[in-house]
Amino acid sequence: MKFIYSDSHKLHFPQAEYHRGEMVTPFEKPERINLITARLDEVGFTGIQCDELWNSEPVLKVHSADYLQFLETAWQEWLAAGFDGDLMAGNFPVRRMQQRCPKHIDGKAGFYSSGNDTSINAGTWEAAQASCMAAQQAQKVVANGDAACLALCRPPGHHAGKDLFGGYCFLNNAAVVAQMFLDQGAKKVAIIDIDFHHGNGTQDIFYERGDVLFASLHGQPEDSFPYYSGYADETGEGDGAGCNFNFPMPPGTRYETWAEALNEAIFLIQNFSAEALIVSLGVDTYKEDPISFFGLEKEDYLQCGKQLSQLTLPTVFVLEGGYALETVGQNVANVLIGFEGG
Ligand code: SP5
Ligand code: ZN
Repeated sequence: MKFIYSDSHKLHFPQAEYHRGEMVTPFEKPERINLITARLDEVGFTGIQCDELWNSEPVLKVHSADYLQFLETAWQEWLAAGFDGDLMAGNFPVRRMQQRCPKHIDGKAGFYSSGNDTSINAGTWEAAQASCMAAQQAQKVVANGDAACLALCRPPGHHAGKDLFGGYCFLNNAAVVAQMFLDQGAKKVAIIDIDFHHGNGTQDIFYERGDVLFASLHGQPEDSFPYYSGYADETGEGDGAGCNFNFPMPPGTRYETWAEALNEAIFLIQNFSAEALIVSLGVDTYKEDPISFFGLEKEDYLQCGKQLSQLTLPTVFVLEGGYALETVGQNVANVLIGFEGG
């Protein structure tokens, strides 16, 4: 299997993250990509440097134009306002407040954001675009006949909604890949999100659409980020009614239980007659992940890949989270090894 990477991810390097009452070095750090590429090289996967050009067409079908405009100019506006240091949102239009975008960048940041865990620096927009281009290139590799391809996206994407950044995400790479398959003629596609966190952004984007099945396995919202979505009774609306499936699971969940949810999701995708599969691949389900609470072991990722291969669909893997640096490369590689061997 080929994997697509881009060195431009390095342009996004948040300086600090507020975590459990203190400022810490962000969990979502550039090093993650180097560790994953090193491991994938080592076990014989073929790395391809991304040479895709920016194509906003599929992006504009999953994000609003005003949101993309915000991302593009946010850093300049931040500087023009006389601020320095990372841009971080601190105020949000919560219940009973006005849903109108203010003029000042400090207000705009909160208007377009779901939380304070995601900073913007000088190179963030370029990195987010490069991340999305890697996903677009991986989609083309699969559209041209490869059974599967991995996009090493950084920053990740599944928490990015139609017009919201957050959860370390800016552009929803998985959603863009899904949109591309549809634009190329597929009637229906499926996205399975196996990152530890609920794929709230992807759910938001496709909630009222019947052409994309979205299934997410994640830590239950009672106990884990993003806290305000991911319940099992969020099933879609309008044309999308019955196309959204959430599998929230409690702290300490191990592979046996998790794999049952995966099998259920696979069954649903088969019944949906999806023509392509997009996997939002986060490995923060690992037992040692510093911000998550599932108990998956390294070997479990082999089995996970094998289960996914049973769908026998053209498959684009899109990297999301995974913060246990010692094993992030091995866990990602194991999914691909299990997929190819299954
Ligand atoms: C792509 C992805 O995996 N994004 C995850 C974003 C998580 N943001 C965390 C915000 C809350 C931080 N405090 C966590 C306490 C854990 N016990
Ligand atoms: Zn995650």
